[in-house]
Amino acid sequence: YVKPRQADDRDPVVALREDIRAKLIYVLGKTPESARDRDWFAATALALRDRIVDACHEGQAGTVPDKRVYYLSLEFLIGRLLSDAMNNLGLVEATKQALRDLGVDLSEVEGAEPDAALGNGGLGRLAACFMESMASLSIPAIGYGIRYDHGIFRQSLEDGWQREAPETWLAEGNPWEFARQESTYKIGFGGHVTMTSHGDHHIRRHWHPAETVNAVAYDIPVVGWRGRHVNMLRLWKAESDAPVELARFNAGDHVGAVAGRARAEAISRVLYPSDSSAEGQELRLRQEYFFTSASLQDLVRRHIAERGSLRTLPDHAAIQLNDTHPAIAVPELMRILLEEHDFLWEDAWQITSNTLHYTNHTLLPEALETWPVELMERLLPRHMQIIYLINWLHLEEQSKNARGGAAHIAAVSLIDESHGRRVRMGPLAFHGSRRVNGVSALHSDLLKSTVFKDLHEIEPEKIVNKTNGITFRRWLHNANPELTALAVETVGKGVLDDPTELLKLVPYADDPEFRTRYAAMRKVRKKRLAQVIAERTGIAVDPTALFDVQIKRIHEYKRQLLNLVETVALYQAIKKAPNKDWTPRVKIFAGKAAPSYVQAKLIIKLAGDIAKVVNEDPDIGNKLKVVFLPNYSVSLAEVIIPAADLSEQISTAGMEASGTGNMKLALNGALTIGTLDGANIEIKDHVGAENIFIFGLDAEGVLARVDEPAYANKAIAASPRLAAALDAIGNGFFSPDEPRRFAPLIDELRHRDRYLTTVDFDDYWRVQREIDAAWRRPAQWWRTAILNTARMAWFSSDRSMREYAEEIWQVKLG
Ligand code: DL6
Repeated sequence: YVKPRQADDRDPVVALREDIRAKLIYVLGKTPESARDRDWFAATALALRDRIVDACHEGQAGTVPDKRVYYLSLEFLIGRLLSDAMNNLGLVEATKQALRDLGVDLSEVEGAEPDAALGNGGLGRLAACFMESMASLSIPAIGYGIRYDHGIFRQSLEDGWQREAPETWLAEGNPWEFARQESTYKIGFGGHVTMTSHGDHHIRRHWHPAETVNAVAYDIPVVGWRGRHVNMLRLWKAESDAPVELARFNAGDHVGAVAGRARAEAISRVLYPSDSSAEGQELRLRQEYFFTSASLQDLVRRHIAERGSLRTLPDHAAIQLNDTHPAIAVPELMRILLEEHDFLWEDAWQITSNTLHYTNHTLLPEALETWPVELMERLLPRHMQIIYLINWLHLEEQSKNARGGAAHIAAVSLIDESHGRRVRMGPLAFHGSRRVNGVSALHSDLLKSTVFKDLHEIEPEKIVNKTNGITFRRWLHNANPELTALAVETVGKGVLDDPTELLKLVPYADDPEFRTRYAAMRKVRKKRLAQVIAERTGIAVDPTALFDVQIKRIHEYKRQLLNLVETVALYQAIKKAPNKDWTPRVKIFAGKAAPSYVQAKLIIKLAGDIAKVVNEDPDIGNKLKVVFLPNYSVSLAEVIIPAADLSEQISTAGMEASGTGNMKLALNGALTIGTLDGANIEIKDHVGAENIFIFGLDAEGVLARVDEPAYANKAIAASPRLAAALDAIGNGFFSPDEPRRFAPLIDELRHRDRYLTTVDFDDYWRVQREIDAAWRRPAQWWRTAILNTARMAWFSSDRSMREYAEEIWQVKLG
C-alpha cells in the first residue's frame, strides 16, 4: 500500500483515521457529530489525495520523461473516483476500518460521491479507462478536457417520458482537484488578420482576436495500480477576463453589466448531450477550440521550458486527438508555430503532422463533423486561412498524380463543396496526423473502405487498428469484488496484476464446485440489483430469472427497438400458451436519449408502456418482466453489470465502432447475444464461437441487403410473428390512451427500416429461444459464463495502451 508520507510510520488505519478526522474538522469545518455522508466523503477523498500526491512526488519528482502522451478529449466520463483511489493505493480495507472506527460506513460514504459524468457514453468512458491504464503502466501522460459545470443531464421518467434536468456534480466542490490559477491561457475568438512584409517575399500574418476568454487549469491526479505512478487530468474552466461593467451596474443594468462575462463562461457550462451526432452549433465549436488551444499552449510552454526548441516536439510529445472534437489542433498548432515561434511553413507542417494522431470512433454520417466555412471565418479567421493553405498544398500534390481527376480532388478535399461550403474535420485530422486509428478490427477495415477510402489510398500506412479496452481495476476489482475474490482464491493474487492469469480459470469451468460458487456470486449481485430495481421503479423481479440486459445510449442503430419488438412477440407467445414451461426472464434496459432525438425518446416511452402491460398481466407473472432503470450512469453500470446473465449487443452490423459495454459484461460472465459488429467479433474470437450467441446479417450482408428494394416489407410479410408484434405496437395495444403514439416508430420500420430491424428479427428470435433452452441447463450455462470471464483478458485497456504506446506514440512504459 502507499504510505502517507515518507517519514510517517503510523499504522495505515490509524494514519487514515487521524487524517480523515483532521480534514473533516480543519478543512471542512465540521464536527464528526454534524458531518453528513457527503462531508465524510470529502474528508476521505482529501486524505487519500494526500497519499496520491505523496506517491507522485516519491516516484516522479524532478524527473522529465523522455516522451509524454497528451490525450485531448472533449469528454472524460470518469464517474466516482473514491473506489479507484482506494483500490489503486491498496487502501480499501484500511479506509473501511478507519471509517468504521469513526462510526461511519464506507458504502454510505462511497454513495455520497457524485458521478463526474463529463461524457456521453463510450467515447468518454474510453478516455477515462485509458487515463487509468496509462497511469497503471507508468506511461507519462496528461489528459486534457473541459471542466463542465454540468455533465450529462440527469434523466427522470415522467409517465414514461424522458425528462432532463441539470446535473450539479460541482455543487459542493470537488475534493479531488487542484485549482491552478497560475496556469491560465488566453483563448481568442473572432477579429481579423493582418499581414506584414519581412523582406525576401516573407509575409507574416497575425491574428487579432476580437474577444478573449481565459482558460484556467484544474488538475485531478490519476493514480495507477499499486500507486506506482500518477498522471494528471487537466480540465479547463472558462473565465471571463472582462471586468464587471461598473458604470452599467450602478445605473441599474445588473444583467447587462455581466453579459460579456456570462458569454465567456458559457463555454465550460454544459456538456453537449448528443452522442453519435454532430450538433453543429457555434457554442460547440467555441468549446472545441477553447480546450484545444489551451491544451496546446500548455504543452508548448512545458516543452519549451524542458527542451528549449519546438523543433524536437515530435520526439518528446505524442498528441492523441480523441475523435475530431479537437481536430482544430491541426491549424492551431500550425498557427502557434508560424505566428508565435516564427517557423517556416514546411517546418511547422513537419512538426505538426509528426506530433498529432487521431482516433476515429464512428462511421455514422450524421456524426462526422463538418463546420460551415462562413462560421469558421467569423470565429477563427486565421485558422480558416491556414486550413485553406493546407488544403491547397494537399490538392496541388494530388492533382499531380494519376488519380488527380475532379472526382478524386473533390473526394480528398478538406472542404466539402456539396452542401454549402464546409470544413470536413475528419479529413483535416487525417491529413494532419501521423497515424489514424479505428477502435476495432472491423471498424478499422471499414474506415479504409468507406469514409477514408480515398485518403487511405494516398497514404496506405496511416490507418492502424487499436481495439478498445476497459480497465479491469474498475470493471472487475471494484465493481465485482465477489468475483475478484473468487478469482484470487482460485488462481492466486497475480491475477490482480496480470489479467491473463484469468486464463487459469479455464479448467475450473468443468469443476462443479467452482461452478456452484460462481453461480452463488452472481446470485448475490442479482439480489442487490433486484433491490435497486425495486427502490427505483417499484417493480419486483425474481433474482432466479434470467437477467437480460441492454444498457447503453438509446439510439436507433443500437436497436433497443429490436429487443422491444422481440419482448412483445414473446409476450404474445406466452399469452397464447401460458401453461408452457417458459424460461423466466427480466428484460432490463437503461440509457439516455439525446434531448433532441425524438425517435430515441419514443423508444424509452415504448419500453415503459410495454413494461406496464406486461408486468401487470396476471397470465405472465414472473415469466417475463420488463424494467427501464432511469438515469443510467457509470455507478449504475457498476451495479448492473455484475448482475447480468445476458448481454445485448445487437447493433446493425457495421454501425457500432467497437462497443465497450460488451467487454465489461462478458468479463463479468454475462453471455453475449450479438451481431458480428464492432468488438463483438473479437470477443467471439477470444471466448470461442460456442460461447457466444451470434445472429443476423454481417456488415457485408447489410450492405447487400440495403440495395434490395422493399426489404422491410418482404421481411414483415415473411414473418407472421414479427407482423403481429408490430401490429400490436402500431395499433395502440400498449398505448390505449393514444393508439397512434408509436406509429412513427412502426412506420419507419415498415417503410424504410434504415437499421434492418425487420430483416434481423427472425434470427434474433431464434437465438433468443436457444438462450431460453441454454438457461435450463445450468451446468452448461455456468461453464460458458466462466469461460467468458477467463478469456477476456485481451480486452484490458492496459493491452490497448501498450499497443498505442509501442505502435503509435513510440513512448516507453515506465
Ligand atoms: O470508441 C469508443 C466508443 C465505441 O465503443 C462505440 O462503439 C462508439 O459508438 C463510440 N463513438 C462515439 C461517437 N462519437 N463521436 N463522435 O461516441 O465510441
